[in-house]
Amino acid sequence: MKKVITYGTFDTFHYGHVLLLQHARALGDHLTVAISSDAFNDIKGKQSHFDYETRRAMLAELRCVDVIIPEENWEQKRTDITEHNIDVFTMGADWTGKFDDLSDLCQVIYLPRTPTISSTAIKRLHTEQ
Ligand code: C2G
Repeated sequence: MKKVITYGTFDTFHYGHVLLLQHARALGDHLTVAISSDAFNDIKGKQSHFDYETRRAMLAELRCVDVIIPEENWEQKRTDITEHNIDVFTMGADWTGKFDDLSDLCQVIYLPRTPTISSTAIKRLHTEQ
């Protein structure tokens, strides 16, 4: 079984996230998603609209997501890849090059990012109403 992993906040869940997760899942037979915890979002400087449990519950409804784990820090990726026997690490193209150091452990693939939609844009719309 070819196992894939990806990481993200997935706040104000939108079709850009759905496409990323579908493409990630299509890279193998099993997809693990590491969702940023609320504490890690603080470290990332990302103010998410929805808390971890809400963001986790949304992704848990997706057929293309097999396992969800919390992302607590930047450093856990190597351990996650090893412990979960991951074959492919993937992220959207806005992260291109940032995780090439993982290529000694698994394949590293950057997927096209969906233009014109983002959590930031949605939150800006929400505050302007
Ligand atoms: N994404 C996308 N298209 C968009 C928006 C996001 O393909 N319109 C992708 C991003 O490239 C990322 C994933 O969806 O791969 C999740 O995006 P975010 O929730 O913004 O994740 P981010 O805050 O970048 O966290 O350790 C890695 C970090 O946790 C990534």
